[in-house]
Amino acid sequence: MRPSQLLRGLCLAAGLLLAPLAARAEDGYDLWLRYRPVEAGAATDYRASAGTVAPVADTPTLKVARAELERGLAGLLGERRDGGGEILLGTPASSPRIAALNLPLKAAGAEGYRIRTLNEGGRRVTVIAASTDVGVLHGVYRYLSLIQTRQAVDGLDLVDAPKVRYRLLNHWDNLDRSVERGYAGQSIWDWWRLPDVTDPRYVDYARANASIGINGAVLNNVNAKSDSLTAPYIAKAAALADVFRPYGIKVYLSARFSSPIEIGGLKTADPLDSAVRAFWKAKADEIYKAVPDFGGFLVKANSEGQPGPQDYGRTHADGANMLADAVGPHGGIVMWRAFVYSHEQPDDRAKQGYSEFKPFDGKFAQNVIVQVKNGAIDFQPREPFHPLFGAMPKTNLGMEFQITKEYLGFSTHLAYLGPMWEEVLQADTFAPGMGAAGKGSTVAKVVDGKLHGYSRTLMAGVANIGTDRNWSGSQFDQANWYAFGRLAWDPEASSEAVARDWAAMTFSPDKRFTGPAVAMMMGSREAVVDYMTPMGLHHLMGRSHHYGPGPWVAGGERADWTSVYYHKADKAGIGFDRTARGSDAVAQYAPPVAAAFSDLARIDEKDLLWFHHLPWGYRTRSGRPLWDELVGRYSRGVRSVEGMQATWTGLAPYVDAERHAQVTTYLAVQRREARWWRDASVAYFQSINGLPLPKGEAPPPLSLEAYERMQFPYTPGI
Ligand code: GCW
Repeated sequence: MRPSQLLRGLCLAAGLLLAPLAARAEDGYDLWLRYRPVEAGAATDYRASAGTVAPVADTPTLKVARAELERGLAGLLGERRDGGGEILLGTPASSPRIAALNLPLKAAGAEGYRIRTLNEGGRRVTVIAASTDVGVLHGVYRYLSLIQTRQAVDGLDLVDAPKVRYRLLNHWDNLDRSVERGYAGQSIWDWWRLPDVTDPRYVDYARANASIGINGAVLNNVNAKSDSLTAPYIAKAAALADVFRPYGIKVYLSARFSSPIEIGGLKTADPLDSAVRAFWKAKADEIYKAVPDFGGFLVKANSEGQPGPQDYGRTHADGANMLADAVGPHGGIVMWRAFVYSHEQPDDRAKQGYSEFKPFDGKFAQNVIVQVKNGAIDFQPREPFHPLFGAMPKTNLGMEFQITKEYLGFSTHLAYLGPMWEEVLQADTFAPGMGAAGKGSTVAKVVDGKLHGYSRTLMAGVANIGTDRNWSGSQFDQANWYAFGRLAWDPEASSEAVARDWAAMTFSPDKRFTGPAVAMMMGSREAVVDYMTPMGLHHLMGRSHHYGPGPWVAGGERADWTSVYYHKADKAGIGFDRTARGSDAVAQYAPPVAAAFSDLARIDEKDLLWFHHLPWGYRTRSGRPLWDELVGRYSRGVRSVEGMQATWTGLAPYVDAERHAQVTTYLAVQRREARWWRDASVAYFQSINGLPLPKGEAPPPLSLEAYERMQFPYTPGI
């Protein structure tokens, strides 16, 4: 035995001895793809099934599929798995053995897979088959996740396919590596060193995304620079595309609408001008030369100061269709954002997206997808679903969620966003189509195309990824990246089931861990709603940096960037009247939805002050006056965080010390900031209504002025 072999043997032996006793220190870099050893008892069974991996055809994707499977199995079950089983992976086109099996693969679609256990002459063969190589890769990750979550892998016959075609991360990453609303370090795209240097981290990024079915990434911020579309930056994007390609991930770019002027030497960016159209055609051709499978453009136009077609008296449809013409011949798409509102417009900001887009239903090209945020304001801890969903049957509409927690405590608050997204996806638009009177026409069915038969479907998530070792800024923020991918693949998925998988893979499959951890995650977003913006309140954060409470924010350049615009609190009451008596935003919803939101007897109190302006003494369903109920909910939010702290302390035996300590520290920050939100909000609203605190409620420790005076220079993410 050579010394190096001896050393390896010793290390292995030591590792095997120690592994079950103490979890190794971990920093979170491995995400949910940790592949740590399965407990001795269970491992034997798995080894019998997951034996050798048959060779695959020589394609880039099948090679990474096989490598990932080998890597996963080696980590989970060890190098020696000689129980006799075999895993066979591939497509009918690339593997005669798989072709001979004649498996029904239609239901697996273009990116899904079928996994089936066969008995070949007493030998167990697990087949991971798909019509395409990337389907096989997705199947490999699914198979590994079964072992990671300790489910059975014998007797398998499962088929799965994504319900949404475009499942994209949107990076709000700038060319100087800062990240707008990023709380996890710098951009992982090292633009300066690209294209020559490709950080190995890009591969791990692609692995993580492929494992949850994400199939595209918009590399640069929607507040875009035209430079992204110049030759040097196209070459950089092409280098990333080359890294991602084997993983089934395409590259997209945000396009600045005025690029024809800035980098094309034209005097206008008018979408009906022939020179402008020629610029975009040539630009698309240039990009496709470098990136043959380029996905397309994402555009923020005529929104928050960005240029757009309205600058030339043209419409959103004119702008989107011009770009669609440019990328269409190459198979590309245009994602045109519906996040538009203007301060010259006196109408309720919540109404403006609908007002601007609804009239153009049917006017957008087939390769345009209008990308709509989940709610009508801006990624608040809770928003009713955006009224455009269900209202644009003839226009492809896609969903935009925000994974990065701009409004939910940055990366230091533990808030699992799965329930928030599920709440929106399961909301019923009552658009005609599904059941009687539109019942069952959920947002999920709009987004996955079932309701209106969209030709292209999209789910986009604003990424929370940065250079931090743990990628997302905190251990638990990884769950939001993971959950986004899972819900984009299947908008009907249960956020709780997704959390359970994530917790098992990321920390421990032990039920004594996953039970309490998942319960904590499931309640975490509601806790944030409680301590920040209970009962339908919204947009009450600090000005511009959006850190911490700022219900007093008033004045400045535009009313719809203040808090007082949204809460409308005065001596008599609080809330934004969006009923027919007020801004009538409710009228943008289907009649049954509008009726329920308008009716104080039927509206869910979680949305109360989003739609109604009510007296402080209004009797809530608990029997308490509104003011008492509000204060009660603020305090309940703080208590929930204390509950999370206690839960987490109890989970120490199942988590490595390093990650456990980090989460503990972050929860302490969250507890302190939850209390701050509660106190500052209570102090402010009390200064408006002059009411005493309900019995048993602690007064805020500082004066309102002290909260108002707090300054936060250098806040990340601006
Ligand atoms: O949520 C707001 C953010 C902006 C962002 C904008 C948008 C990219 O505060 O930072 O800009 O939304 O979605 O365009």
